[in-house]
Amino acid sequence: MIQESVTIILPTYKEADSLPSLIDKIEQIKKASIKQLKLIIVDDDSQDGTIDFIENLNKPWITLFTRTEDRGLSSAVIHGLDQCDSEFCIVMDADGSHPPDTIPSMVEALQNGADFAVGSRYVQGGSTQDGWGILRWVNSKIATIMARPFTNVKDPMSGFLGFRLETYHQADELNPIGYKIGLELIVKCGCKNVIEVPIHFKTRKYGHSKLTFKVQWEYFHHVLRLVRYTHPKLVSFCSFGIVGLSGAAIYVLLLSLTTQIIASKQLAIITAIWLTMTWNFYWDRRLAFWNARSRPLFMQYLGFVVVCAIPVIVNFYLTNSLSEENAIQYAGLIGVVVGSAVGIVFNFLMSKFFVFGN
Ligand SMILES: Nc1nc2c(ncn2[C@@H]2O[C@H](COP(=O)(O)OP(=O)(O)OP(=O)(O)O)[C@@H](O)[C@H]2O)c(=O)[nH]1
Ligand SMILES: [Mg+2]
Repeated sequence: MIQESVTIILPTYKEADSLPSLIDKIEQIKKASIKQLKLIIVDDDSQDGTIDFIENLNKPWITLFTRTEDRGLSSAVIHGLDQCDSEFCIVMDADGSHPPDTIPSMVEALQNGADFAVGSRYVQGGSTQDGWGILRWVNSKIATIMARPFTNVKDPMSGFLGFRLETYHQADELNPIGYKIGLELIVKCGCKNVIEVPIHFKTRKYGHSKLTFKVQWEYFHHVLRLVRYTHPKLVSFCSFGIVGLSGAAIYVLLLSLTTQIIASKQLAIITAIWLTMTWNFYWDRRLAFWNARSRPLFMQYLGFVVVCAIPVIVNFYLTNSLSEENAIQYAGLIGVVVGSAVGIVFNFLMSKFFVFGN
């Protein structure tokens, strides 16, 4: 018998049909192995009978929160965790995919020193019910590979999680926009010792999946945000480099246009340079210096133009002189590449500290 208190957080959206048998199974665990077991259900106003069902059960160890303002799986989990006062927290899906009888093993793993426990389909002894289409499988694999830079966990997409409440309280600025909160918690709570407990993942019997394309797109964004969190300098510099490369391509394209529209070659080059600089400013501000919002936009733009002076002069000089004998695009390519190479580190540092004040 586990002596410590455990709270299960159950995010639900239109899961009324799955709840009765799940709550039965959880109650058996409460009787057999975890006396101090509580259940927090966070429902996003499903309007499918969930409220009536829970109220009629009238079980003091079950609390239902019905949210009407927010929606979303991760924020529902965080809402539940914020109400939790037990030593251990378990998060699981309400659709019957996750076997509740694994919960005692997860808690024991935490008692034995693990920081975090994951109910896992992909470790020895774990499995997935047949009937997953190829698309679903590919999807899950891609999502898992994307999580690889952050954790070696074999099933980082699992929604079946266990951890101490104090571990949750160590979390640094959680961003509950993502769909799968597990990866976010492992990274932001600084969990090193993650144990995977094998589970058999069942296909849901009732209701339908909320794993839409939008949700997967959000996951992609979530992973990008996490890389920014774990490697901010590297991401900033790499993004700056990639924006620089895109700027070179844009510049060559623009030169073909401006030299056809504008009679003066010098003016055509200056126009192309100015438009390219604006392109780089826009994307650097979004991708390389995402936090830099302390100075007014116009001042940032002016600062960026000043900082670009050296590469711009080199670029202008080379494009102008080389185009005497070569095609303008070819001259432009050399100009922009040499100009950027001369200025990349200087520009990056000046942009970082003076322009965007990051
Ligand atoms: N409160 C709340 N719960 C949600 C929301 N979206 C999903 N859930 C719940 O989160 C859990 C996981 O969602 P699922 O739709 O089962 O996602 P999945 O497990 O990746 O997909 P399937 O295996 O196809 O079911 C379920 O218990 C859902 O009811 C939401 O917006 N708000
Ligand atoms: Mg599910």
